Amino acid sequence: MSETVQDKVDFLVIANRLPVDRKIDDEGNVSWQSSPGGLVTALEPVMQRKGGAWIGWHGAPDEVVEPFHHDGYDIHPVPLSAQEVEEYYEGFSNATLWPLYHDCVVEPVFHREWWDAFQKVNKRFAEQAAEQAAEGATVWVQDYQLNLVPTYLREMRPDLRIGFFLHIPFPPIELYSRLPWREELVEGLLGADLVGFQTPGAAANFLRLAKRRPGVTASRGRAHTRDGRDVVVRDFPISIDSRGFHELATSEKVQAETAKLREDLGNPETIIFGVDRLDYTKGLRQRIRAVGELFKEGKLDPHEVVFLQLATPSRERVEEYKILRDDINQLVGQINSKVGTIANRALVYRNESVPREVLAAMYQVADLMLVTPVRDGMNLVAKEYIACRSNDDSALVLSEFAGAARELKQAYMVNPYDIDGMKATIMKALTDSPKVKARKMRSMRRQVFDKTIDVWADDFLTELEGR
Ligand code: ADQ
Repeated sequence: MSETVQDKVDFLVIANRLPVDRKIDDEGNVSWQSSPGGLVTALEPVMQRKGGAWIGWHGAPDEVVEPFHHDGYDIHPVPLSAQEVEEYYEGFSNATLWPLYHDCVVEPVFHREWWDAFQKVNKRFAEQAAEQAAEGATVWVQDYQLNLVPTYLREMRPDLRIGFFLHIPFPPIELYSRLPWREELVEGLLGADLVGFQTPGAAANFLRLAKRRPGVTASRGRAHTRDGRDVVVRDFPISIDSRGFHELATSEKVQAETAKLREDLGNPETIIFGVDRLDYTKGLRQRIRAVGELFKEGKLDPHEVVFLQLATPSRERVEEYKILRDDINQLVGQINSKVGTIANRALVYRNESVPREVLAAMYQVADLMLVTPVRDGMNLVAKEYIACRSNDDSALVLSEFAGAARELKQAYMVNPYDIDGMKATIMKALTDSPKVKARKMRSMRRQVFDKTIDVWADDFLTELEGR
C-alpha cells in the first residue's frame, strides 16, 4: 500500500477528533500514535481494507497540520482557531447539545455566536470530505459535534453515500423542542442515507421529530424526504473489542499489576469499583452518596470494603464540569473524614486517566462494578468489566438509563435518582449467592462476546453500502 497521501479515497470517516495523538520525543521529533479507544480499534482494519482517510481535528488550536499517511490510511487534520474551539466545541457541542441530548440534566446554554461557529466548522469538515471523496465514496460521519455535516456534504456531493452515527442519546421531542435551531439540526441529519442510534428509543425520538418537518413522512424505520430520498433510521448498539480486553486482563503483565493493586488498596475482602469521565451525566454524585451512606450506616465495613472510584478529567474549561469536580472532591472528603481510619480509607478517589493495562487490572480486582449514569448513550465501561472478568463471583450494578441496560439485562438494575433503592441493590449484589451471580455473569458474558465492536461496524457499513 502506498505511503503517500492519496488524492481521492473510497471510504472516509469524519469525526471531531483524529484517531491519533501527537508525541514529541526529547529531541523534538514528532510522531503520531493511534489513540487507544474502541472507535479507532474498530475502524482501523476497515480503513486499511478500504484504503480510506480520516478527517478530524488534531487537538491543538490555531495550527495547520499537513495531511499524512498513518498505518495504512490517510489523516487529514482540520484546523480550528482557539475561538472556534471555545464556541463550536466547548460551547455549542458541550454546553448546548451535550446537556440537551442528556435529558437536560443540567441546563443547556444557548448562544447565537456558538451556533454561528458550529455551522462554520461543520461546513469546513464537509468541504474537506467533499474534496477527498472519490466518485460514489462512502462517508461515515461520527457524533453530535458534526450534526450538520450530512446535509452540507450532500449539497456539495450528491453522489456520495453518507452515514451518520450518534454516540449519545437522542432526547424526546418535548426536550429537543427547546433548541432554537431544532429545524436545522433535524435537517442536518436528514442529509444522510443512514442515521444510526444506540437504542431503538433514540431512533424513534428522531423519527417523530423528522416527520414534523414539512414534506417529510416516516414509516417502518425510514424517513422519506422532500427530495424523494429514503433515510434509514435504526439502532446499532456500539460495543467493545471484547476479546482484546479479555486477553489483556488475563495477560501476565496485568496479573502482576492486579496483585500490586490489591496490596496498595490494603488487601480488602471486597473491592467496589467505578470508572468514568468526570461528567455530570455519569451519576457520580448519587453513586458516591449511596456508597458513603452505606459506610456511615455500618452496612459496609471500611476494614473489609474499599470503594475505588476513578474519574478522568474531562472538558475542564466548561463551567458545569468545574462545579462537578469541586462537588465531588468535597463529597469524598466529607465521607472519608467520617468513616474509615488513616490506614483504611473507605473511598479511594483518583481524578486521573490510567493506561489500559491498569484499567484492566482494576476490572480484575473489582468484586462489584458500579455503572450508574443518569443518562448515557451506551456506556462501554459496563461491557469492558464483563469482558475482563474471568471470575464468576462478580456483579455489575447498572443504571436503567444507560443504553447498555437494553443488552445487559442480567445486571443489577438501578434508578440512580433513587438513593435508597440503589443502596439496597448494592447490598443485594454483594450478598446474593455465588450461584445467582455466576448465572448473571455468564449470560452477560455471552452477550458481550457475541456482539463486539466489529459486529457493530460491519452491521452499520453493510446497511450503508446496501443503500
Ligand atoms: P463516554 O461518555 O466517554 O462515551 P463510555 O462509553 O463509558 O463513555 O466510554 C468511556 C471510555 O473511557 C471507556 O472505554 C473507559 O474505559 C475509558 N475511561 C474512562 N475513565 C478512564 C480512566 N480514568 N482511565 C482510563 N480510561 C478511562 C460516549 C458516550 C457513551 C458511548 C460511547 C461510545 O457518552 O454513551 O458508550 O461514546 O459510543
